[in-house]
Amino acid sequence: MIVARRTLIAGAGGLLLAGCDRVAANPQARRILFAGEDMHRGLQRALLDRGALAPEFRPDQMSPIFRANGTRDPGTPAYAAMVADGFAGYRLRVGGLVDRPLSLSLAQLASMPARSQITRHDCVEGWSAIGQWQGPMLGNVLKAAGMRSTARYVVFTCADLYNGQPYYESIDTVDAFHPQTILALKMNGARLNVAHGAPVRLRVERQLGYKHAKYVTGIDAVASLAGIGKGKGGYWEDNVDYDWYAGI
Ligand SMILES: Nc1nc2c(c(=O)[nH]1)N[C@H]1C(S)=C(S)[C@@H](COP(=O)(O)O)O[C@H]1N2
Ligand SMILES: [Mo]
Repeated sequence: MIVARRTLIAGAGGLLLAGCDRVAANPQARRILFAGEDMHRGLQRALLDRGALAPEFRPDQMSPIFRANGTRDPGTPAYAAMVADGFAGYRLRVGGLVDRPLSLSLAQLASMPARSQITRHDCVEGWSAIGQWQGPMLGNVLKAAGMRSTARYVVFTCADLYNGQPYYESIDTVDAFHPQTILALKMNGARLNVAHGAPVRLRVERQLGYKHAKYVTGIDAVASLAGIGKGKGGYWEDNVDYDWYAGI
């Protein structure tokens, strides 16, 4: 960055370059200059990289074993009943700051514009696995519901309980409309199994594993996370001090 700028200034004339060299030779000025560069780079990353795609992989790179983590079966009577009828009675509720609250069956979800992607899941506990995920893009579901411009976050409510309360997670609208953010109905070409979050789980590929809510039953657009759980936006964030922004 420094080199590029100096090359540019050198092109503009030797006088400017001399001035620049004088500043660069002063240790205190250098410190300030370099601090500025670091800050600028950080800011640029934060602003521009949010839309960048997570790496995608070839089918032959898929992990032979994809571990299941956290809840492996919600095990509640309500969930067991849904499993028993092959999720025919499942409905995804979409509400909050939307003009058209929705209640979507699996067939309706499957008919929406979908994406398929082979990505790497990274869990904070120190394991990763590459798998293929397929399902409607979350952004299209939110558009169908007419999400209002006042919404800043999207909250997911899940069928599994922790201390008697449904697991929950949230992402901001930038991640919600990221092209790789999908409501996965399929994993590795087959319908999602119970261990991996049947019948619907979030894939938010620019985030760590705990943001990928499994067993999603409800989606709410909200203006603030203040009223959700203890206010930090997710079960782990509220109870185990994980960061809300778990970007990778
Ligand atoms: N509903 C729900 N979603 C969840 C969890 C959970 O316990 N309940 N665990 C999270 C964690 S920590 C990880 S690493 C991934 C694991 O996804 P997998 O079981 O498909 O590997 O799910 C995430 N989503
Ligand atoms: Mo995790």
